[in-house]
Amino acid sequence: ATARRSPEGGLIKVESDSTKYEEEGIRAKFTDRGADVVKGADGKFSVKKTEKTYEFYTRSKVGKVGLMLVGLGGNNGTTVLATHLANRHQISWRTKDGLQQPNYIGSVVRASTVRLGIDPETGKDVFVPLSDMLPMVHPNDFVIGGWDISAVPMDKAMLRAKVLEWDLQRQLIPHMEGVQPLPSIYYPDFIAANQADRADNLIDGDDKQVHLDHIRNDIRKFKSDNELDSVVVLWTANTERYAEIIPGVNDTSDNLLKSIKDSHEEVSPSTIFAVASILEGVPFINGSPQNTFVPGCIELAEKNQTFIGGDDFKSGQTKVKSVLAEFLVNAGIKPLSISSYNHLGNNDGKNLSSQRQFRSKEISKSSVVDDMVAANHLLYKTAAELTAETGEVTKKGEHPDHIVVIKHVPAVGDSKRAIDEYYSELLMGGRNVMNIFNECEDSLLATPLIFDLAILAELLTRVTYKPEGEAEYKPLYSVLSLLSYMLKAPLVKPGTDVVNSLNRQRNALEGFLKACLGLENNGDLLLNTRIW
Ligand code: NAI
Ligand code: DG6
Repeated sequence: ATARRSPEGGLIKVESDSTKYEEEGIRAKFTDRGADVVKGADGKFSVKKTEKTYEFYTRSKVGKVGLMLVGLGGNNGTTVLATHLANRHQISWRTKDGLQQPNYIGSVVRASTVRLGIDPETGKDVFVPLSDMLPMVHPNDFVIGGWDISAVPMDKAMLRAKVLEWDLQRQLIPHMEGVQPLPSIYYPDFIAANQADRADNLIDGDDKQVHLDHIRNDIRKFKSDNELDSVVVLWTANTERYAEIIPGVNDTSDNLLKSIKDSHEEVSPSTIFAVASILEGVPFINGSPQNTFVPGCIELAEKNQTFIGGDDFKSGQTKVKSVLAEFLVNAGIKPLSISSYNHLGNNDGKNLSSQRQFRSKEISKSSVVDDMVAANHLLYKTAAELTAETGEVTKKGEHPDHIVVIKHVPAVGDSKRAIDEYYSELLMGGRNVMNIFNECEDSLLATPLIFDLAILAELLTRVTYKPEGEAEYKPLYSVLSLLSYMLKAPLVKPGTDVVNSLNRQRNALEGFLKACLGLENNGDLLLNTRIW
C-alpha cells in the first residue's frame, strides 16, 4: 500500500473581504501593528503605535518537490529516507512492545496544531493541524536524493547508522538498496581527520569551479530526471570547521565567486553547495553549525533573490535550554551558570571529537540564551552599568557562565546523553539548582526537523508580498529567519536581532501563516474571558 496525500490546504476558509481565494492562490490583506519606542533623556519611554498594511499572495500549487540532502548516507540522511519510505509505503514493524506504525512525531508541521479561534456555540478553542494552514508538500510526496562522500548504498548506510529497529530495517532494505548517494566534494581540512576512511565517493580533481559546476548540474539533472517542480537542498553532512572570513576572498559575492574560480583554500564544501543552490535558484538550508554563509554567500543569495536558512538543527538540549532559560529569566529568577554536557557514540560525535569541528558546535550551542539575558536589565547589568560601577570600561554586559562539553563515547551509538545543570539566584540570596538528564536517539530528533525545514522552505518560496498601494509583489527576504524554531543559531537578516526564545519563534511562524490568510495572531489575549 502506498500512503500518499497530495496537499490540499483547503481545510480553512477565511470569510472576509480581505482574504480572496483565487484559482491559483490565496490573496490576503494583513495589518502589521507594533510600536516605536524612544527613551528620552529623562529616562521616560515615548511609545508611538505603528501600523502598516501588506498584501500577501501564496501560490497554491505545490507540485512535485525534490529534497536533496548533502550527507545522505549519514545517520540523519538514512533516517530521513527510511522514515519517508516507511510512511509512504505504510510499513509497520514489530518491537518488544507490539506493532509500531510509521509516523512523523516530532515534526511541528505534521504533528502539531495551531489555535485558530473559538467555536461561537461552545466557546471552546478550535485547533487545526499546522500543515492545514496553507498548501504544503506532504513528506510522503518528497522525491529524496543527495550526495555523500561515502559510497555505501543507502540500505547498508541505514544498517551502519544503527538508528532504527531491525524489523523495520529488514523491510526497508528492498526499497533502499538501489539508492546510491551521488559523489561529493571532500576538502579534508574542513572535517575531522578521523573521517578520511569514509571518503571514497568523490568528484574528481581539486578545481573548485569544476566542483561548483558539477553540483549545479546534479541539481538540474535531479530536477529533470524526476520531473520536479522544485527542489530544496539541505546540508546534513559532517560539521565543518569555521572558514576564515578574509577581505577580498569571501566578504562579497563577487570575491566569493572569484575565490571559487581560483580554488581558494578557505572556500568550504558547504559554501560550494550553498553557492550552487543559490545559482540554481533553489533554497539551501544548513543543518550544521559551521559558517557556511560567509558574507559573500549571503550577498549572493540577496542578489539572486533566492532563499537560504541556517544554522544547525536545534533538536534537543538547546531547545530545552531556550525554553528553560526564558522561563527562569522571565520569572525574574537569575541563572548564574548553565553547564551542558553531551556524550554520544555516532559518527557525528566522532567528527566532533576533533577540536576545530567541536568549536563550530560550541559556538552554535552557546549563543542560545544571549537575547533572553540581554532583555532583562533588572537581573543582568548592562555594559554601561558595569562600567559605571567598576570604573573599568567594558563592552559586555553581565551574563551567566555557560559551558558546553561534548564527548565521543562509541558504546552509546546514536543514543545521545545530554546533561544540564542550571544554577540560579533566588529571592534574598537563595540558590536553586536544576538538573536535566535527557537520553534519546539523536537522529530521531533531527529527522522531523529536516522534513519541517524542507516543507516550510518550499512553502516560503511560494509566498510573495507587497505593501498596500504598491504595484509589484516581491518574494520574501532571502534569509528565511522564520525557520528559526528548528535551528540553534538562527541566521537572520543582517542588522536585525536574533530571537532564540522558542515560544517567540513558534509564535512568529504561526503568526506568519495566519498573516498569509489575513488573520491576526493575538489569540492569547482571550479578552472575552476577562470581561463581563
Ligand atoms: P553523520 O556523520 O552520521 O552523517 C554525516 C554524513 O555526511 C556522513 O555520511 C558523511 O560521509 C557525509 N559527508 C561529510 N562530508 C560530506 C560532504 N562534503 N559531502 C557529502 N557528504 C559528506 O552525522 P549525522 O548524525 O547525520 O549529523 C549530520 C549533521 O547534522 C552533523 O553536522 C551534526 O552536527 C548535525 N546535527 C545533528 C543533529 C542531530 O540531532 N542528529 C542536531 C544538530 C545538528
Ligand atoms: C552532540 O552535541 C552532537 C550534536 O550534533 C548535537 O546532538 C546536536 O547539535 C543537537 O544539539 P541540541 O543541543 O539541539 O540537542
